[in-house]
Amino acid sequence: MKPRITGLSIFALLSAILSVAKAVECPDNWITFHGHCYTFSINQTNWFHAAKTCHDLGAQLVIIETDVEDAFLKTTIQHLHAHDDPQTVGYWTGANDLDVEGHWVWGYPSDIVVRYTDWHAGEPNNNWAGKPEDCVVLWGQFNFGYQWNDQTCSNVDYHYICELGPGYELEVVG
Ligand SMILES: [Ca+2]
Ligand SMILES: [Ca+2]
Repeated sequence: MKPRITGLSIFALLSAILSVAKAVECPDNWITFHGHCYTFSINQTNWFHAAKTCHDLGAQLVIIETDVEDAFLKTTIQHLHAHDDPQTVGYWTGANDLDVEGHWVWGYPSDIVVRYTDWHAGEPNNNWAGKPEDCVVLWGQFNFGYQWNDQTCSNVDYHYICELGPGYELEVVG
């Protein structure tokens, strides 16, 4: 029997092609989640150097906008460090209040205000042995469970997560 091409089957075919065309293809070694691309650093460094490294990759330190994205990041960190002591693990995010104390933004300089938050109890406390804490880390220390802590930006080294910016979403397969 000769197959018949109906209007409906053409519509289904076009829909399938279009859904493929919308898929984001992340570069090698980047992880795709909900249309965004992430990479988790092997090395550890201070917040400023982490931000510059992400920038040099054409990306930015991660911007966390929803609880779903936050949960994905936590789960990925737990997976990557399944055999490590969480006390030793932290990942920088892009959140900081470097410009205006208590006014949290994503990136520096930036006017992207932090809306979704996942501060651990008692944070942000802006107190690193009496000095300010202006950069946000997903923290494993003190049973933080990778909830957010404000931490000194320059004096400690952590891993970091880079996220490819919105512009990258235009570079689709199709
Ligand atoms: Ca602060
Ligand atoms: Ca703190």
